[in-house]
Amino acid sequence: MSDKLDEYFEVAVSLVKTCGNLIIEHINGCKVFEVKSCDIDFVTEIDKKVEETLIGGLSKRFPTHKFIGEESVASGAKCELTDDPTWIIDPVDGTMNFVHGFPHSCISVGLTINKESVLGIIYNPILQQLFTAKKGQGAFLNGRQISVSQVKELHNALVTFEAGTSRDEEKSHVVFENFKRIICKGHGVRSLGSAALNMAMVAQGGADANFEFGIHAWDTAAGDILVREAGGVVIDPAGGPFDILARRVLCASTPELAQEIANTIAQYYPERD
Ligand code: LIP
Repeated sequence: MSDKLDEYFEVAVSLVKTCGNLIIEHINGCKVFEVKSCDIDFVTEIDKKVEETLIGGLSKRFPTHKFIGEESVASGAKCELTDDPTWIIDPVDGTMNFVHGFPHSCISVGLTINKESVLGIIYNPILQQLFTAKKGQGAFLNGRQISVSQVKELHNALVTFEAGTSRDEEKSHVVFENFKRIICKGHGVRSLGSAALNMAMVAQGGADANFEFGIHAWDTAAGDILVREAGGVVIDPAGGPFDILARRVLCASTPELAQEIANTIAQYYPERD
């Protein structure tokens, strides 16, 4: 299994780096976009090209593998997770940032086998940050091993979360409420504008926790294994096990911090992937 995982990893990293060049070429903002689920949910030509290149390259090398890709699903493909090896791809996570030229966008690629994330690659080509993880082998940033912080209490925690790309009234209410609850108890809040990069920041120990409602499997597949291999925990924001299709995630440096945040925040339950 380990040899196979190494092979999957080498092929995926090489494709991801090639695709990173497309993002770099449009580093000054890709102003041409279409809207998807609502007026602040964007897709650009680069999102589509990166996803086509990744799926094309991976399926050529691994013809029996399955795929869940953000833009393929947006164009009508099924979001179906089976026990087969499945590549879960967000070609540009942080598309809003990419459109504006805010330098926090990445390619996020996770591989699940038996529905468990076993490999994760998160690449921000603009800042040259390559986060990688393989099951049982640790988490790395540009080849250097990384680990989560040891923070156990919200009182000492820096927490990332996002408003997301929906104008749903109930969700907005929950976001405002949680902003208030976290700033009243913790050290502070941050938003990078990309779920994958927020999770990578927890893996790196720069933030102590991250949570979000309304994200999708492609936003969290790579971050899930990255945070766990860095020594952190990934759970459902209400405290139960993480469910990659539930569009809800909470990750933290320690189980104590994760549970305290789960007990503190207001909950929102989006429609499943
Ligand atoms: C984005 C996520 C972000 C979330 C946005 C959106 P995209 O992904 O990374 O955390 O708040 O709603 O889902 O659309 O840029 O790939």
